[in-house]
Amino acid sequence: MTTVSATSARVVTAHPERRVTFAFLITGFAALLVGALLGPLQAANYGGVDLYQYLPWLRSYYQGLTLHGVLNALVFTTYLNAAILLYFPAREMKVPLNMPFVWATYAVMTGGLVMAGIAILANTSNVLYTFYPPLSGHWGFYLGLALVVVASLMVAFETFRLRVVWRRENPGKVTPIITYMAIMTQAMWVLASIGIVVEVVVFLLPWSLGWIPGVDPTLARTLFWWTGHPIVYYWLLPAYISWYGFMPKQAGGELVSDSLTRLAFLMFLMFSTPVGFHHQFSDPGISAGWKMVHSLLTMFVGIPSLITAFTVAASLEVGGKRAGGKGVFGWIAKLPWRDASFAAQVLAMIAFIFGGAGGIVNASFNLDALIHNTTWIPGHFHLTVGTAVTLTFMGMSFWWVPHLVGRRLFSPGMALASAWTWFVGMMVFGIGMHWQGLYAVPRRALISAAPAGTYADAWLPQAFTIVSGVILLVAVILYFTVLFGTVFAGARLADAERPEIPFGKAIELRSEGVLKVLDNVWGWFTLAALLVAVAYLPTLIDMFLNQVGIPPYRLW
Ligand code: HAS
Ligand code: CU1
Repeated sequence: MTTVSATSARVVTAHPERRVTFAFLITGFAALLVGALLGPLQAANYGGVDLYQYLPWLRSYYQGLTLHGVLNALVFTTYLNAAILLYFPAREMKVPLNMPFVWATYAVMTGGLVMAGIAILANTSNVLYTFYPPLSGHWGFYLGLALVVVASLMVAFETFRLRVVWRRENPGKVTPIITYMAIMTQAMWVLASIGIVVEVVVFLLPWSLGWIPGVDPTLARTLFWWTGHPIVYYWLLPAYISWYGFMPKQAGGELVSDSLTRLAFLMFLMFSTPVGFHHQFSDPGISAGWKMVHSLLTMFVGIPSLITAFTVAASLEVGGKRAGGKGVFGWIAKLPWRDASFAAQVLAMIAFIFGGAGGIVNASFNLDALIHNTTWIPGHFHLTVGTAVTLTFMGMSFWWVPHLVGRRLFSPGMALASAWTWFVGMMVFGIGMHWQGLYAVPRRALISAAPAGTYADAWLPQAFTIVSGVILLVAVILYFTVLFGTVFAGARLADAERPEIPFGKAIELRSEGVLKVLDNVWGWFTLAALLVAVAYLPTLIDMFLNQVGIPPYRLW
């Protein structure tokens, strides 16, 4: 090992884990930068203006939308998850990462990203991030995405391995809390990913290569949503790790309940996956009874987020009260709002209150009929993945990047401004898009191509949407100036000056017995798998037995 010196370059060498973590983080944020720059064009579309025609290197709205969705929702999140779910458990348990394996994982993920990226940029795969057949992309698109999923499972394997090593050295002890959250997230993801692996490997890849003549769209969509719903918790739970694990300390408080935290993650393992039909309420081929079952189970999976709202708010309140805040709301003003990392993440939480409320509307079988396939849905997911998750990762980066690269945060004031503009931009976008949805403006539609006056009565929400695109463009410029400014131009920090990982501690009296029951990860995993089998297999078996093979379609 290199001796630790005051120069950041040598310190990074001394901690190879920081370097690989930074590689995942910065590649993810680079994907976000490209994807997010396309966002304002999408917002302009919902204001009735087609800006895509002025971009020579993108040939259509659908090509741009595919790139936007794949880079932001699928790629950015997967890279950040790798960084979070490897680095923090390794540091918490003080177990070193298997460096050659982790770098190999990075190579597989990045190979997949490059492959899918080329397929999209070459205008061969304008199938959007849900890639529903019979729309067909190039095989390179499916193979690229498959490699990203394989790499995410390699990350899961490494997280599990870390815990195995730790348990060998600490027999009989309860898993430390950050690691517990990471392990539950990964166990959930292993179960969740089965659907998309089968869809891509058994159907879409051979179909795009011409090895099988057709695929059944209903079956493929059902396999897609097996993964497509729980993937939203695969995005959310790493943000929750920061909300539960780091934010109480950042607020000057403490986590109020260790066991409630674990219970919430356990509930995500149990209920994240058997709910995918709530994306298919309007699809044929699934009985109303099973749709109701998934609708009900969706309400169950809302519960751990409600637990989160109270546990995290109470933990922040401890901090606000310690800082002298009085009364029911007085503590809020005493929170460290000037700290960009803290402010970004609390704003992310506030946005999630609205995103989550919209989710409950979507999950209600009969209400969904009103807003399904309208702009309401992108309104919903820009408050959830686009703000609750993304703004949390941005907020984390304000201490984490200085920690990793040994450089001072470039312009904390600009960092704070980027958090607020992102929040305000997304809230305005959320209002505009939810509201347009109530006028039945369709999602994924080139609005500017509709006959003049088609959506005339939605002019006010359209105006909100178009304005939000401008605000968000400012936010993107501010944020990436801070990020790249920190990496390339931030003042160098001595090792002792690097921000520490804000690991907190819980104030509740721990009941080892309860924690040990919660710690039986693979027992709970088996129960969760059984529940998924019950919720999915009757429908899937029926679909397998009654397949209709549809040949590939290309509409561009
Ligand atoms: Fe969703 C569609 C239902 C959560 C993402 N969702 C989508 C799509 C995406 C997405 C990407 O049932 C579109 C897919 C596509 O392209 O077609 N969603 C839900 C429900 C929840 C939910 C019930 N969604 C998410 C999360 C996402 C996400 C999280 C990404 C990360 N969603 C649906 C349904 C559809 C859907 C239907 C299909 C609709 C259709 O017709 O196509 C729940 O998990 C939400 C629970 C959340 C809460 C909020 C808790 C609040 C918290 C913050 C507390 C604040 C604090 C701050 C502590 C109950 C935890 C205090 C601070 C102070 C200063 C005081
Ligand atoms: Cu969902």
